[in-house]
Amino acid sequence: MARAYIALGSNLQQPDIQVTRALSELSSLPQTTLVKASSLYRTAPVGYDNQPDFINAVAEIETGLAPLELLHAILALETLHGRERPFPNAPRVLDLDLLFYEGASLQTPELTVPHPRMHERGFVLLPLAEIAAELDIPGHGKVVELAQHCMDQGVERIVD
Ligand code: PH2
Ligand code: MG
Ligand code: MG
Repeated sequence: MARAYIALGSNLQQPDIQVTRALSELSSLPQTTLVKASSLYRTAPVGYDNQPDFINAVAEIETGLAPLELLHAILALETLHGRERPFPNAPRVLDLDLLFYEGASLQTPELTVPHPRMHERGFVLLPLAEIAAELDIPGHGKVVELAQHCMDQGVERIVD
């Protein structure tokens, strides 16, 4: 079994419901258990500004799936939610990104892990710091320290 972290994001069709549903679907993947889930966060869009705010969260899972098997499984969940890809960084009903997979450093056309931009994105690091503060991103440092540089990115924890 390997520990892995997945980023969840949505900014279409009741994003909070999309993300909450996806968290429970992750726990239903084969050979997979959901270990921890962060709170939901309301976040300003990065990369393409003219779109609604996002709901983001991060999940920790334990899985017997190999990295590419896990990637294919989460892409299938995106499809289940009706994900379309009209252009890069377009608004989306559900985005599931494999951030980190224990012991794996992969660069293939399909998948790069650790995720190449996770160390600079508040919408990933602030939820991740809630559940894995001490995690080390090779070449970049501890999540809790990286997150401290992202306080000005418009990321707000939703308290319920
Ligand atoms: N995802 C992106 C690009 N920009 N911005 C926010 N706030 N949240 C996201 O999940 C997000 C983004 C690419 O997948
Ligand atoms: Mg993404
Ligand atoms: Mg994605």
